[in-house]
Amino acid sequence: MQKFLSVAMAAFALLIGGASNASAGPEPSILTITGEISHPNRGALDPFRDAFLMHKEKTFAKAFAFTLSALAALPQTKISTNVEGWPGKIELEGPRLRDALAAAGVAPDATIAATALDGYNVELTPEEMASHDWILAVSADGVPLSIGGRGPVWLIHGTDGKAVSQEVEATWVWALYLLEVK
Ligand SMILES: Nc1nc2c(c(=O)[nH]1)N[C@H]1C(S)=C(S)[C@@H](COP(=O)(O)O)O[C@H]1N2
Ligand SMILES: [Mo]
Repeated sequence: MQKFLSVAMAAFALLIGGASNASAGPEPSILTITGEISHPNRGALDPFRDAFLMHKEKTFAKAFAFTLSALAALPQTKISTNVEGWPGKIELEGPRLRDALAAAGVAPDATIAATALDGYNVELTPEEMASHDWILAVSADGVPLSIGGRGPVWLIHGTDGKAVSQEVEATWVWALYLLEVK
């Protein structure tokens, strides 16, 4: 009886553990890299499953799709910055842009178009990419960036504690979901 109980309790614990783990398993991708990449991890745009990209006419034959876990598995960098109008200094954390691009097999001299969910688009030349420590921030002050907020990803760079102009701030892309390699 004792044995039966402990086996039953172990099974119950497994069940509970399994239930609380219900969200584990395949994760959605939050950032897609298309264009000139040599290490794709997915195939061509699927007009049905990739409805959003399809509507934006972002067709591709191959791409690299990052889940949040895949971005978190790259070395993480923290930058802190403060801009007039913000609530204060904010610490942003995520992988370096160049590490994510390297994972997808992007040439270091490529030009990258970064596009956000709202259509905001910034083109980064190799010079612009090399002149700052760009990160793909996925959290702000330890809180994950959300869709509906500035997530899923905020493309941003550190400013060495210096104040930045609106011109610089305009190159930072929040709600980023797509990087196109030119
Ligand atoms: N997705 C997205 N990113 C964006 C923008 C935007 O409209 N959408 N505006 C840019 C500009 S012009 C500025 S100044 C900064 C700050 O925008 P905010 O004032 O909306 O925070 O984000 C930049 N990144
Ligand atoms: Mo702006």
